[in-house]
Amino acid sequence: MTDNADVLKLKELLADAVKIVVVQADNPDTDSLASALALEQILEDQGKDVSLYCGVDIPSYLEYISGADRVSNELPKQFDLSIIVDTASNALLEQLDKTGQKAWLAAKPSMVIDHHATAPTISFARLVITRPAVATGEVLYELAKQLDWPLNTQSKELLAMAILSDSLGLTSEATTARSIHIIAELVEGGVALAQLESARRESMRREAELVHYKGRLLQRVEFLDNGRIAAITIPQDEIDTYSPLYNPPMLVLDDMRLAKGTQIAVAFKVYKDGKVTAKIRCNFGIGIADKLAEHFGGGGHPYAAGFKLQDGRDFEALKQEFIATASRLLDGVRNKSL
Ligand SMILES: [Mn+2]
Repeated sequence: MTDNADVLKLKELLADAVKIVVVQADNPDTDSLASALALEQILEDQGKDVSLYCGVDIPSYLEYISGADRVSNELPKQFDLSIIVDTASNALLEQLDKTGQKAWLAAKPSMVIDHHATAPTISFARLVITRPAVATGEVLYELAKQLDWPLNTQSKELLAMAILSDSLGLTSEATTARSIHIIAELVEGGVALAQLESARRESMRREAELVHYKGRLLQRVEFLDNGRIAAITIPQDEIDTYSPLYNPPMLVLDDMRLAKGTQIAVAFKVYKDGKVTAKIRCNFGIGIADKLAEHFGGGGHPYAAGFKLQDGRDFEALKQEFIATASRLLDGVRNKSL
């Protein structure tokens, strides 16, 4: 339970605010989006005027969540309070720095609601509520109980989605008996889990021809560097045919990483005009994707990164350099863990 000083401070901040912006970090996921939307419901029921901000576009796999289209890339011109959900890390609000809006956010009262274990680095927040919970949705549910905030059906559904997503269906290490109790309470409150799951699955449906195309892509996967690297190359004609339906690398990258012994998956898109893009994904414990991408002038995160080259260099030579660089970085990981 959050201690009372926190709850008093929260009440005080809310009492002084009419226009509230709910902020998600630059890596939105189901927990951050559903928590932001639940908070929107809860606060609007209390007569607040709520807007939603995220520095990057909401990824397409989250678009089926009703209300996702209300999230804007721009902070509202006026607001009295910001509530940052699902992160306490300043580094994950980089877009606000890039657009010069961070100072604007920091100039107004701000609070954080999060569940991550890392030490908070958002120094301008007047209140940081971060609890060891499996999801921000769980923290919000507990706060709602403590503060006697009524939850409507939609917010109950959103909180269930948030908790189920971050807990990987109540199976992750951070899932507690309390997380499971909360889901039970939400079901008692009218949430139909089967319905939530079928909506999620429905959103994953794709054109039938993509099922065949995925099969062809998987057959073309190359296992390199003694199987540590799985690579796929997508030529211009396939980009033309299939990109309007789905981004081809995303059809196979996760499957590629599942091969025993594979540690890195990479998908190259090779364009007619000489441009090459690469999407890199690393398996758990092998967080080198960002370093690998940086070698080619790109960037990203330890487990997901990418780069784009337009200098017209020979693709085969580029691929060899990629494999050599990845191999060296992988050896580094192995040596470090010895
Ligand atoms: Mn989360």
